[in-house]
Amino acid sequence: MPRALITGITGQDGLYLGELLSSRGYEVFGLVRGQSNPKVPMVERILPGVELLEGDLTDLPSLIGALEVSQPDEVYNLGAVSFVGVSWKQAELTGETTGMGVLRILEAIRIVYGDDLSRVRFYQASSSEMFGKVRETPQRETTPFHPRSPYGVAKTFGHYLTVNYRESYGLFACSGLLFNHESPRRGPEFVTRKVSRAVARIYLGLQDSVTLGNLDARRDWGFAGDYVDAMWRMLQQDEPDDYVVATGETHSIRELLDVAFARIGVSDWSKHVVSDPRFFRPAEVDILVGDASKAREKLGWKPTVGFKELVEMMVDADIKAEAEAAGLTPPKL
Ligand code: NAP
Ligand code: G4F
Repeated sequence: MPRALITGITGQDGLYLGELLSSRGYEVFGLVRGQSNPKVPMVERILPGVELLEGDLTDLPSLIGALEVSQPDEVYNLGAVSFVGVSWKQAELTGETTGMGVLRILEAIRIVYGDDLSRVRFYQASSSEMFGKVRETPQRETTPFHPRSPYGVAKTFGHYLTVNYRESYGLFACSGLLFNHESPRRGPEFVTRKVSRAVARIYLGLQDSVTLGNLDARRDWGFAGDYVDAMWRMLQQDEPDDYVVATGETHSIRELLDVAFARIGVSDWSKHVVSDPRFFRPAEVDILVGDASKAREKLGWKPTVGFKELVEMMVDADIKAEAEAAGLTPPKL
């Protein structure tokens, strides 16, 4: 039975990846931080067979301990301060977790596996945020980086470290340059989920409007369930490499609002949406759209969920969840 250790198991991708690996016969271990992490019961409900280990990406000994106990064949480093907006407000923590955390887990692997590094494969959750002020469109593996946030800078550090440990020590280390991926499990701070929740609550009569920032930014949004499959495929190849994972389509926040509000029968959403400079960022990534040709050709990967289907899935899930929480029976869509 192959063994996998996932950092960030309590997050959106960690849960989908845990499900995928369990369904493929893996023994799954997950790193959980904090003295009494409130997400543990949720993880144990979704992933009944998972073994949770205490640890933190800012604490090297805990990473060594988790690797010693789990002895994984594959390590997926998904843990991070992942919200770009907060990375300006907590830049040091972001650097320590999202950037230096990669160094710590790679060093922990070297310490635990010693001369036998060929026993383990490593996946690093890199990001399209590294492209930042994009130098070409669409972005591909060879596009130069120009990160625009402390998060993007930290991810760029982690990306190059992953490449460096592959080149320096022969570690089977892959970096996935993943574009935005969403789902009903997306954190409520991210724009897609913020919109899907607000639309659900407006539909149910629980609120009137939502306050957002820049409505003109464009993102390449896919479904998280598809993207964790790409992570796994990277670690099953004969050679380690880096891959862009994206849909190849880009949409603005306005288009996101069009689809989300259309789901509840609202074609003019202007009276429900306020744009407030409070939610604008000190430096914005204006447009992201990825070229995933390499992943398609070498990994046989392609997205299965389109933009409209994704947004509708999220709105529907939030209508159900919000109605249940409020003790309402939702009217039929
Ligand atoms: P997420 O839902 O925000 O999950 C982040 C995870 O990191 C959580 O499990 C969190 O634990 C954990 N974490 C935070 N600080 C930690 C620390 N000090 N030590 C150990 N774990 C820590 O993020 P996601 O959307 O699943 O993304 C997974 C990874 O992919 C992240 O590295 C993200 O930056 C990267 N990424 C995401 C996207 C995307 O669109 N989703 C695109 C490109 C790259 P708690 O639950 O305890 O806070
Ligand atoms: O949903 P977002 O916060 O995601 P962002 O910044 O693109 O980052 C996500 O994707 C990255 C991959 O490209 C990941 F690496 C990262 O971990 C994270 O998962 O914001 C998307 C866009 C931005 O342009 C933002 O300015 O939406 C714009 N936006 C407009 N109003 C808003 C809001 N974003 C948020 N979160 N909240 C708003 O009210």
